[in-house]
Amino acid sequence: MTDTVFVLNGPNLNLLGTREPEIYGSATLADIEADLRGQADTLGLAIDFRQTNHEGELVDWLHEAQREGAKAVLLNAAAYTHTSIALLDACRAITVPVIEVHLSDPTTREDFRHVSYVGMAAADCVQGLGARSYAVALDKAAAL
Ligand code: CA2
Repeated sequence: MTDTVFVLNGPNLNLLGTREPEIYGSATLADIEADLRGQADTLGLAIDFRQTNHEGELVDWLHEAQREGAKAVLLNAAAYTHTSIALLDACRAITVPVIEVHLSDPTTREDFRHVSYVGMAAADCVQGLGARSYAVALDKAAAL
């Protein structure tokens, strides 16, 4: 196992900080990445931080995390959280622990966000803390 934590972000998260700050906060994804890199340094971890708008790419990256012997995956699959059996299967297909991450708390939002396919396979979940959800999730990954 390596000390690398994959941080995988799904669709539209590249637009963070530009719209809907009342739901997602004002930090951009680059801000979140920079903070997480500082935290990872302190924890003695490396992070591999990525974003894609494509479901299959997230599946490929979960497989890559397994091949590379990642310590953990922090996964904010965004809307695919609530729709993707492919991501559920991929999370179940790997032995690397997956920690589900959300900026908002989907369980307090629209009904269609109450189902989490990722959550059916994730080892843990941190949500509703804004950008701090990623920081808390990285602390959890460090403790694994
Ligand atoms: O709260 C989260 O982190 C979510 O994963 C964000 C997803 C949403 O579909 C999930 O239910 C919860 C949406 C990300 C969209 O990001 C935007 C960024 C800027 C402007 C609009 C949307």
